[in-house]
Amino acid sequence: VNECSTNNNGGCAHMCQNTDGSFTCECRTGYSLSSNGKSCTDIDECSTNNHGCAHICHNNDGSFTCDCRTGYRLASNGKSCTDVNECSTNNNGGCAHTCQNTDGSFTCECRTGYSLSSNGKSCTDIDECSTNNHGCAHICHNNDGSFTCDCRTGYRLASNGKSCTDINECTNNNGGCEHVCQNSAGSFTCSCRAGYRLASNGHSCLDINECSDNNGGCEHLCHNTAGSFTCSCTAGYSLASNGLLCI
Ligand SMILES: [Ca+2]
Ligand SMILES: [Ca+2]
Ligand SMILES: [Ca+2]
Ligand SMILES: [Ca+2]
Repeated sequence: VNECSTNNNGGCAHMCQNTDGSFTCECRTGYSLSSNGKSCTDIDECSTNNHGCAHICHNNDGSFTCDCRTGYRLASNGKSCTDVNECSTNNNGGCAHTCQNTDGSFTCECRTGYSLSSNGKSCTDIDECSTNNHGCAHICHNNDGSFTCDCRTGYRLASNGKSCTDINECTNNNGGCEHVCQNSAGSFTCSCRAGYRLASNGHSCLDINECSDNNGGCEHLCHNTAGSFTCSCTAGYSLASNGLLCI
């Protein structure tokens, strides 16, 4: 009697194998025969050594699949897991500046002068000037990615890029002064030789007319000259040795 061809597949859940005088039930790959000799039960392949899956083993009815943690992809052998290089895909990993691949993840980095934003991807300019003027002696100008030092009027930036050195204005065309140029820290002043006074423009020198003040001290006649004056006497008198009186 072929029990398999009658009695509803011999009562076997999967396959019925007729034998001489009897029959046996068999199960498809991934199933084991139950103790009743007819039913088939899924084998949980994952229960033993993760079934060779490097990361995650998902059991399912009749089989199993390997899976990988975030940041990895399943290798072609279906079991190993390979790091995903997020930097080579996804537009530089979404990093504004530099993308650094790591095993299972990646990090964004920023160029000098920028700090990584809280979103971990954007880069924000560092305001170097906000801390101690960043060492600039006078003025610190922040800019995108860097900063520059600057000096107040009358100073030039030293070669170290931070200190400020007084400009000696007098070395260039005497500072525009007609007579004397006096350099000072951050500025300069013009002055005039004796007998002259500084004009309102601060540079030119104007002759002082000594004769207009008390006749220059002359007893008779006062003659103004450029930078000085002389006295003289009317007819019949001669100038005393002090140059003022007439005798
Ligand atoms: Ca299974
Ligand atoms: Ca990675
Ligand atoms: Ca900056
Ligand atoms: Ca100066």
